[in-house]
Amino acid sequence: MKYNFLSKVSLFMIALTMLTTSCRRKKLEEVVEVPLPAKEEKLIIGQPDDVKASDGAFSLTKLNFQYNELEPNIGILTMENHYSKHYLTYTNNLNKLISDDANLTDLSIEDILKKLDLNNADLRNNAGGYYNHTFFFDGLKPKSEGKPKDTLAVAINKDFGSFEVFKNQFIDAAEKQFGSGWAWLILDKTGKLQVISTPNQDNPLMPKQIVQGIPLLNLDVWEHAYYLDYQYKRKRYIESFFKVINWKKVSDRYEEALSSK
Ligand code: MN3
Repeated sequence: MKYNFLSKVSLFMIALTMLTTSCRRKKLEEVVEVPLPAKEEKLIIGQPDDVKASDGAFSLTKLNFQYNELEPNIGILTMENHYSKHYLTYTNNLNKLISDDANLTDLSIEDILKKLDLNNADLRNNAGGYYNHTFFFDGLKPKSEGKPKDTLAVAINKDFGSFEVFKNQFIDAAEKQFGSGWAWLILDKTGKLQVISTPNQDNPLMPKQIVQGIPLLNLDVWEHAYYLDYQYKRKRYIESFFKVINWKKVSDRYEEALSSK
């Protein structure tokens, strides 16, 4: 009798366990069931000309090419993100800072940078970001001339020894800039060409730089400038940059820098 009763209890317990396990399993199945997306999201890439900064003192420089025209050296997604998101954000932030500060109204971007209080982090980052990106996008073109000509070519030979020596120094400076920053070719205060690098959005026009000078060429080595195309291979990005440099523009900047001295 006792045995029978115990068996019935055991059977009941087993049945109960099976029932709760199956319930639990069902619940788990319900939880992990994820509905599939109804349709794939389309990636829409706009036109550079359609990107407009907020109303204010500064606007975006016009890109003289489409986002895909620097491929394979700089990819379409990198260009689109860089121009229509990163650059636009710096520009809009700068316009906002200027509208809030009467001392900045009517100043050129160069004068804002030259008079900058380095402790003003917002202005330092956004005025620097605006200038550096405007300068960078203006210095690109789909098919580079490969090398500078005339006066600038002569000056590079004179100050570096050869174009190849300059190129290697530039690649080296861009590669070794720790973390985010920029590599530059500048005309220094003594009238000599120099390759330098700056961290974050700093640039050679700002006060208290290790080397100050007039910028002629720059390269963005923030990860957003190359990671989609090159991942960690920053050096390959820097080498590819030499296939999309607008040397005519760099030469014009050099002539202008000489005449301003
Ligand atoms: Mn950038």
